Amino acid sequence: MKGIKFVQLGLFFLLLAGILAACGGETRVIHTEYILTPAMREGKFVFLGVDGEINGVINPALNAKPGERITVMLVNSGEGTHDIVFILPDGKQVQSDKVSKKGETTSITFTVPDKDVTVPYYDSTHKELGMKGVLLVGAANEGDAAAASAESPAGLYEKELALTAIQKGGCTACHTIPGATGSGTIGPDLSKIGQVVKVRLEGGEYTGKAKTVEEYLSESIQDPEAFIAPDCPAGPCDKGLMPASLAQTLSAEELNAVVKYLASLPGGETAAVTEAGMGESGSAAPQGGVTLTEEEFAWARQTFFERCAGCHGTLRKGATGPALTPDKTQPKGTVGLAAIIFNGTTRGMPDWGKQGILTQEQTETMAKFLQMEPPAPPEMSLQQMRDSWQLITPAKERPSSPQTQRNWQNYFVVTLRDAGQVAVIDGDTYEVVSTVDSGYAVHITRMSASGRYAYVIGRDGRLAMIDLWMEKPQVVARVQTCYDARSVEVSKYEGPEGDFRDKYAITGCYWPPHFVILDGETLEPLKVVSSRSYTATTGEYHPEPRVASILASHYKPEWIVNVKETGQIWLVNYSDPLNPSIKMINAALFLHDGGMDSTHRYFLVAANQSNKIAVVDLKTSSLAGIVDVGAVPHPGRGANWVDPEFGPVWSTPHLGEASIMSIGTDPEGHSDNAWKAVRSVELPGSGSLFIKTYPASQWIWVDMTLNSDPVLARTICVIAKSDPSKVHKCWEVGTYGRAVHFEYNKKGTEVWVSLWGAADKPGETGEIVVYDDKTLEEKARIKDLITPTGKFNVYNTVNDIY
Ligand code: DHE
Repeated sequence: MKGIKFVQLGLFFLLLAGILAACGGETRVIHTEYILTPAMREGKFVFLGVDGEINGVINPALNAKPGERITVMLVNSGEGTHDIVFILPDGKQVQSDKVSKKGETTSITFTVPDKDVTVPYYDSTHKELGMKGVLLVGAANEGDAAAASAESPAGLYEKELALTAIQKGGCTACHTIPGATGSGTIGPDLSKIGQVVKVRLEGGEYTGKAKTVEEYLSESIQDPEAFIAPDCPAGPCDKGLMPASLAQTLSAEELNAVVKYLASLPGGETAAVTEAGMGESGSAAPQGGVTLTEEEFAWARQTFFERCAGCHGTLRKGATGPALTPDKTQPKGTVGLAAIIFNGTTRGMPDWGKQGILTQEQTETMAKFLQMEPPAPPEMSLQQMRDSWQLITPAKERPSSPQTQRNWQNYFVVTLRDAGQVAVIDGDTYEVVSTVDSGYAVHITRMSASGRYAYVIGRDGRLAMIDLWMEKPQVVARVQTCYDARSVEVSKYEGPEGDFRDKYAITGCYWPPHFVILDGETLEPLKVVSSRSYTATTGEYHPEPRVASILASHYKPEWIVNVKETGQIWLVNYSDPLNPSIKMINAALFLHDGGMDSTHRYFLVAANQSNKIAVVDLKTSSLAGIVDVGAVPHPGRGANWVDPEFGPVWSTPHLGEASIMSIGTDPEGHSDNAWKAVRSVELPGSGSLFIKTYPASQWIWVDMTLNSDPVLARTICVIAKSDPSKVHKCWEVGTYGRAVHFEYNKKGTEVWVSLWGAADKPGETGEIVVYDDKTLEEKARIKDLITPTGKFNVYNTVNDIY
């Protein structure tokens, strides 16, 4: 693993250089990352593209813009020792380290030439065997790429290789071998040869040197006279019948694959490639028929639910992440899928292997699980929710005025993600006032309209209600409204239609797909409404449209409920909560997170995989616009500020590209810009989750939490509102972990940033770094918190200030 560390260190410095360049005004941004893995095609080694548009493509033509920096990662699939070399036009070589172990990765980052040119790449030891392709820079001739690909044969994994080698060796002229065309009757039928040999080795009739099934088969090919098989169709086989020349006809890899395949019979043929799937399309072959033990399946199911379902959906129909149904996953195959799971992607897929969260074996188990039909989890009834409900301190036993002398409206409720807790931190003194158990992997907190109660939702759908007026804030009620949730909100309306402050709460669930209205003082579940319905675009039925963000309108007694997979924004009127009326607004697919404009009249929500922002006018209860933005917008609640050129805007960063996009939000004063993308600011990297500002602040803060480079992942940047054409300054928040999410204090003078560490690494579990918003100087560190992520200031959350 020494090589890997070296490569990562190299990458570190290259990226650091990239950041420094960006911060100094020169922007050399890594835009493109390719993943390649070695594979076999008709006995030849090739590079196989993994993920994105090169997925499954043999020796893919890579593309880059002139002068762009690209990263190419090579993941060893376990077939020998490999590297990758690029030959630049000036004759210079860019060469990666070598990888030899299965799953080992290496990557190189370099600046491509500043002109249209074709750059060849190859594996330094397997070039002649077929591992070569081209990088097309700018408008370089694509014919070169086609020619390069044409040289390479169709690609195969191990079983495909075995079947092709069997064909090449002409084995079926004499034998019957499952999966291979032809059915000879001169030699033994090899349909169950693995099992037959096992019995033969145990039975004592065998006289050769082999100890294992594979050794026996290898010997029978390379030295057929060592033991004469007794089971030719007409009796014992004749001496000299089996040609000894096969070992010369096939390469070592082919022989090895044939032996392994034969040893797997019977049974192994079910995982073999179908004839239809072989070779022609040039994409990786289907891996249907993969199997897992019950234990592996249970592990994969649970791990998928905990780590993957949030982005890909419980039924794997895709949303923030792509669909992972077998029709999509089987063509990628176990190696391709495992490589993506291990290494992540530039579009925001975490690198579970590189982070040390999943081992290589576990990524393969998960890769196999993904090729199977997704199992559906159970439903949950209102009665089941009621059964889980605990009213710990009834309302009349709670304080009637704040018991604490602290400035409780400046409390921050901080998610301690992996501890399943939240910390209530005094924003004036930075003291942890209380640490409270909540749900598993707490996701967000919202405050009641008075600010007195904090409602904390975990991914497991458990909701905890904390009374912030107590001397030491404590949980006063709990309930579970689903198995998988992300959102909670409260009723905030006060006006001609009534005073609904602190009256109701609502939870939004991923599974089962529904929302639940609860009593705001007790958490008693009152009403459950399914979100299963038909898509806003093509009117197709969706079995799992998850409830993503929910916001309370200040204009009407309404919640804005964003239904992700159907792309509908539901305005749910809660004035009669047992019989809520719902106005369904068709927007765009994959609605996720969002917030209000500075006037609170408009709500802007990211339709993340559609690369759009939908805007709803909460006064007229209608769609105000749909705006095209960059790849996978992820605003959190967004940031409202006044652009010197375009007037009031709301901004979002992106997971999938290195930029912030601003949208005009002032149809009255700046009608030309309203609901249009007016400005894009380049960032040093993609993978942003959150952005934040405060009305009086001169800065806009942004993170790059999910960037695959660890340095960028812990780097934050600020943009000056007075000069928003570029990033003003970027810096690392710490030496470990990921920087994530911002929150201002009540006065708007400080910004709190989380450094999200690892729960099992003492000293690096995580902390909050407090910055002076005026000077950008660090003011304090609140240390030794367990994986802090979101932070919610009472005053700012109640008043939707961002
Ligand atoms: Fe979140 C908000 C869903 C991953 C931290 N996240 C939200 C919201 C949704 C959501 C729907 C909006 C809630 C609202 O406003 O009502 N988040 C999801 C996912 O589906 C996703 C992508 C994958 C998953 O499996 O959950 C996901 N989220 C994450 C993380 O990995 C983060 C960084 C840490 C964690 O908790 O796991 C994370 N999400 C947050 C935070 C907010 C949030 C801090 C609230 C931001 C705000 O300022 O309001």
